[in-house]
Amino acid sequence: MDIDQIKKELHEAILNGNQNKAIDLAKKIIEQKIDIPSILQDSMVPAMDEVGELFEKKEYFIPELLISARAMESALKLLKPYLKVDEEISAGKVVLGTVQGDIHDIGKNIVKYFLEGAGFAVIDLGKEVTAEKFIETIKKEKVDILAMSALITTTMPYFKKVVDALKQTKLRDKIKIMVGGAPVTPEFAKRVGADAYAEDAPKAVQIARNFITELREKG
Ligand code: B1M
Repeated sequence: MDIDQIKKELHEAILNGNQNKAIDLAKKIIEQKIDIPSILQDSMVPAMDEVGELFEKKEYFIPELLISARAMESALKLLKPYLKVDEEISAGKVVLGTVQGDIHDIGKNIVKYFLEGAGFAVIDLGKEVTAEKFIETIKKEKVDILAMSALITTTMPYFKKVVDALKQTKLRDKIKIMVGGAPVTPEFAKRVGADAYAEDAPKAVQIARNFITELREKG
């Protein structure tokens, strides 16, 4: 199968949430030693962008988002070992987690797949992440963006705890903060000291891209 055909079929497999097909194609890509960044750029990322557009147009809903994200993740998992992330050219580094006390991670995982699909290096701390763990990771890694998720009204105030802890370290001005999750609002994001609220995964990618542009302009 030629490269253009593989790119086209992988695009369709992700768009349609066809996980098995996406896995088969990823195996072919590895066997044929096809350039993986070009596969990401020309096929996988545009497929997820299209999924995002269909979601915004209300032609796709959460189940479609999930199955497309799963197909994307399965292919990505296979391709990842062959894809060296060069910090100079990567889109940026994100530390991501669902906050302390909250075990909802489906939305957070979708955000991760979208960010990875868009070329971001994502450090996923999982769920029930404490402020200490976020701060420790930010200190250790060269993180550009802190992204936090919360799904319960009683856990979303924890965002502020993390932001306040970050302020104590003097690292606050060096990174951008975005928050998300079903009960979160733009007003709430502002109140806790975040830089942005992302209502869904495609929006999270858009915001992350804007953050990186701002950080690079700042030097
Ligand atoms: Co629970 N749960 N749950 N739950 N659960 C909710 C959130 C709830 C609203 C249900 C309800 O009562 N109607 C309710 C919270 C009420 C409140 O806020 N006060 C609730 C409750 C009460 C609970 C328990 C306490 C129940 C209990 O044990 N008594 C318990 C929580 C325990 C805990 O966390 N400590 C609990 C447990 C669970 C399950 C384990 C069964 C399961 C989670 C499985 C898992 O995540 N692995 C679960 C589920 C599935 C839900 C609902 C039904 C669906 C959540 C979901 O996955 N949505 C939920 C009801 C609902 O939301 N309608 C509910 C799909 C997902 C793709 O959307 O996460 O919003 P979402 O993510 C979106 C955007 O929000 C955004 O992008 C995503 C993709 O577009 N986004 C971000 C999310 N994070 C982002 C981060 C970003 C950017 C964007 O970066 C910064």
